[in-house]
Amino acid sequence: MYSLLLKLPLLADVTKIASDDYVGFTFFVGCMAMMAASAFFFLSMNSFDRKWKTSILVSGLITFIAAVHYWYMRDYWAGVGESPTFFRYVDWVLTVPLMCVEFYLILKVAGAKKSLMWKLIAASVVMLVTGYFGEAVFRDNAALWGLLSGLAYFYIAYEIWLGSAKKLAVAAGGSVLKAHKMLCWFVLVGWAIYPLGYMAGTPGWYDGLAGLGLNMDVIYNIGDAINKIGFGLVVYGAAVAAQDEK
Ligand SMILES: *C/C=C(C)/C=C/C=C(C)/C=C/C1=C(C)CCCC1(C)C
Repeated sequence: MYSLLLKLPLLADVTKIASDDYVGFTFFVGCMAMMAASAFFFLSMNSFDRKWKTSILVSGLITFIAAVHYWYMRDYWAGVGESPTFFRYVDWVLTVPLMCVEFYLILKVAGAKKSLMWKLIAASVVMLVTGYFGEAVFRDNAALWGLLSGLAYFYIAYEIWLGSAKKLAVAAGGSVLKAHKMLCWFVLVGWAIYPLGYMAGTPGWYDGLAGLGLNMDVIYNIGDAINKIGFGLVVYGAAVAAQDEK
């Protein structure tokens, strides 16, 4: 007990966040928001029947994985003062495939096959690995790797907006079709925030945005809050609507 008390001051070992440190601020608020969203999804999942319970669980896992990574990224930024690129991409490579799983789970009622899920997951991994190469490994070829990443992104957008996923959503109709449409908009508009962040982080492109307080990490953090929490809330809304349809 006594030794625990001695250790307590260590827990209070926090770094000050300067009032103009938008990166530090958005990491901090992002972390809290992800935690709160996770609590919300986990605590509400049991009020839904089995099919939707899994979807809400996945929504909670997405924000929970992000909360843990934001905890580390906030710390890394405060201590090292650099972009936590590695943690960022580990977070994405875990959470973006889970968002692809979410599309599959929603469309399962209409007979979605696992192959659709794996196609989307594979494309998302290509998108993120090539993005990581451009951002962290082959900086001189950021444009080329960004382009490859963008192609994988367009493939995902195509598949859900016009491809087989779209047909399944139409076949399902009702709250499923509505939710699918909303999630499609998230991918088309919400995910488009990330290439902007990438360009803001590549010297000589849009790094002038940083002068407006919109540097790469701030843009990514805004994108994550919208896409992870918003995406989960759409799924939650669909579950509520489906329950009411019965
Ligand atoms: C929760 C995290 C999400 C939804 C992350 C999504 C990330 C992207 C859609 C990233 C896309 C990129 C491009 C399309 C080109 C430039 C490189 C990336 C990886 C930033």
